[in-house]
Amino acid sequence: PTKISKETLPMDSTELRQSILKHLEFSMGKDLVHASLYDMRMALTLAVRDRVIEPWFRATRATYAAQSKRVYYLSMEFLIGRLLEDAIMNVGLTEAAHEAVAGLGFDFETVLADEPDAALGNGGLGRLAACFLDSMSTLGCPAYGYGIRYEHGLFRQSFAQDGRQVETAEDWLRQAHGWEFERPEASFRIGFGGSVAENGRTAIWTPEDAVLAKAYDTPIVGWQGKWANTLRLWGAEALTAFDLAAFNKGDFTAAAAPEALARTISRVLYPDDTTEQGKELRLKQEFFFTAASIRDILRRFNAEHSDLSGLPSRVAIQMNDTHPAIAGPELVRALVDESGMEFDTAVETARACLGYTNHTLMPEALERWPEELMSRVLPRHMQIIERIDESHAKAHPKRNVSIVENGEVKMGELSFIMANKVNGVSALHTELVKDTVFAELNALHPGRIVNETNGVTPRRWIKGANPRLSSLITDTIGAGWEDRLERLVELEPAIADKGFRNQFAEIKARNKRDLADWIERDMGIAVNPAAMFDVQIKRFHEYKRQHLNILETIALWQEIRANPGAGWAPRVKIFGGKAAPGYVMAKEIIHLINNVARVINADTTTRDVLTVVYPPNYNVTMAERLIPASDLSEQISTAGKEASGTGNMKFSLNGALTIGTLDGANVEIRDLVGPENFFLFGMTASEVVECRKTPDHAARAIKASNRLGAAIEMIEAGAFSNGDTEMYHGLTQNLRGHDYFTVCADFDSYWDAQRRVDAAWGDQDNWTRMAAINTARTGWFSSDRTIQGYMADVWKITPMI
Ligand code: 26V
Repeated sequence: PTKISKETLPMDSTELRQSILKHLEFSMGKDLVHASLYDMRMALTLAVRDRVIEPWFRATRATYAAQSKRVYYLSMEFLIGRLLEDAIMNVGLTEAAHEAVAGLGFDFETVLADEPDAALGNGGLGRLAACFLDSMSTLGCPAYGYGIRYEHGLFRQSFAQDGRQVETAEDWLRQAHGWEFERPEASFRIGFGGSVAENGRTAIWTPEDAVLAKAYDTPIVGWQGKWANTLRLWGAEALTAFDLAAFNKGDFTAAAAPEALARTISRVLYPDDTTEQGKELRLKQEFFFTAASIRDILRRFNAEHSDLSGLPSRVAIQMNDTHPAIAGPELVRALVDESGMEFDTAVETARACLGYTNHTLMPEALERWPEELMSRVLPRHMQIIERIDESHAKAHPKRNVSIVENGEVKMGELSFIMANKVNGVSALHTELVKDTVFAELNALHPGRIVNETNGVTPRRWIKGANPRLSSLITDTIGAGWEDRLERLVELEPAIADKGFRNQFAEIKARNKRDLADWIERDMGIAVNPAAMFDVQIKRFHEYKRQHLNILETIALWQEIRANPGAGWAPRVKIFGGKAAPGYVMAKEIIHLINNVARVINADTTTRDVLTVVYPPNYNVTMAERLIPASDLSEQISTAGKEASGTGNMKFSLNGALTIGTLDGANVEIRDLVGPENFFLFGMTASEVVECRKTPDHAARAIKASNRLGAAIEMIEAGAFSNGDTEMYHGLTQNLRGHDYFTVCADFDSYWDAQRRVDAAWGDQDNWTRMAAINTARTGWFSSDRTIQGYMADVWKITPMI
């Protein structure tokens, strides 16, 4: 334990102050009197970064000396958010930094808030990768994260057009990125297209185009600075930066063209996590970062070892969904074409290195690439894929599973066949993976599919986001729970104590007042901090059913108006989240929520008991603000559709109760907190499947529910669209007709559960008791536990600390 004692604190803060001043002068070229907020933030960043270097080098040297196996976590997305506060916390400098910065005349919180979010991801998959980086460093698991250094992260969202989502480019790299180290020496040439000359067993691929992949490293320090790993992101550049001949002829645009073209590969994060876009650029992005990573991995291995057959004992490559699925064929290509390994041996060797995590069962999100495109962009890889397919078919002649089918390459099947372990991300999801998408492959390869239920880092999501709750935890069970989160169960005896419950309630109340102040400042909406804060924050998807929530809101509003004196539990409904720019239905739902908010918030007769707020541009930083101030967590997806969810875990840990379906990790949350501390509703996954067999399930549900019918009719009558009866036609018609996500069939059950929530809210002390039980019993959802699972079951790596 390296808890800073009060005596050593001033020393450290003086030292840090000196270091900040040094960086202000020599790195930023500024005098303190002229330093801007940006200068101060950068100087602090660099001073803290200096402290991370020592554990970083130490970890690298220790791994090298022990010739340890390393994990390579390949992910198209890393949704990190801000880094500074987290790093300060991990190296134990929170008090010192606060003091040093204040002493230099700046407000610490303002300096932290100046850092842009690193939004290199869309949602759950990218945020999970970020939590994993934190846990791998905390556990001393030698690891590299590999991804793309997007110039533009996830788009910024505003509601500038009458409540419709408007997207603008995000620009986090406009300012210097204080954490990264550019590594020009770690550059690889990545080719595309061209031709293949077969040469006996091997082949020579001559690409037509090529770009340079250049490494940028960010150190990721773990809890208490004991270990640090590297996040290596690849940026694309042209091989020849500039066409001087064109420039000299006066054609300045043409002169810059090669550079512009090459850079498009790492220019922007695909903002779509709903549908596989048949986009050549995306395939190139995937190959670009995967091939650069594989080459880097082999270079590191070859520098230490001479026999490639030993690769699997030193290298574990994890494919975060199918986006890096080309890792299999690329590794085989390198082993066969560049090192002369026998094809079958190469496939075996590659498989022994590779793991694949599946994050979704949604058919439209399972990647498939046209064979024509794959052959054109990656001709040698297409040959290898076909050979893998043939030898798999030969080995299992009775079965009918193939990678290439109907002119498409199925990346899920490719990943499965090339991985030694395939995992789902929650208990339910893993069973569905076994029974549905990969049923045949599971029968051929029993034991290959394993479950690794997701988790979240308690450093960012409790310690950093909820300092008040963290202090109470430490006061109650002592220090050291941050990396032993299962210790939260020690809180349980204290919950019987009224004094503890009052403190717990007071912390929630203060977090809520802070949030209410922010909502007032940011959006000009006054909300009652004593009301229940009912929060749904996540990407917008029909399966996540934000429209179920807003329909219930409309019905509730009507009921309150009809029955004003019924003693309603006051609620603030809070929404947050972005929709993929091309996802019309999701954007219609966003628009509807904003319009419902406008109308309901203007109703002075219900003002005291119902408010709807939807702050734009939800991101990691906003989540850190909202979750600690939440009373009720909305986890209301159609059962069988949410692979896991990780927001659900953050809410429970921070003492919010869940209203939710039996979907994803909700199932495991409910098992842990107990059914009496969880508001369950809705059909199970198999009941949903049954329900869909009745073609008019939605119409029947509407007929059976006056409230639901009235809510839909209000929308259709133009109550939220200034009388325009056509505006939400697409949405309401879908609900009345197909309603694939069974919003209507689950509505009454949801309504009833919400009324149980109201009743429970009436007994505030008991609510607090249930909330505290949620915190005490969900320590299992630490991503440290998840990573320990991967290390034991998938990677076969033992921790270094
Ligand atoms: C698909 C695509 C398709 C092409 C365009 C870009 C893109 C980006 C992402 C995806 C797949 C997204 C899948 C995903 O985020 N799944 C979520 O993973 C979380 C972590 O395991 C899990 O908690 C959520 O339930 C699951 O929806």
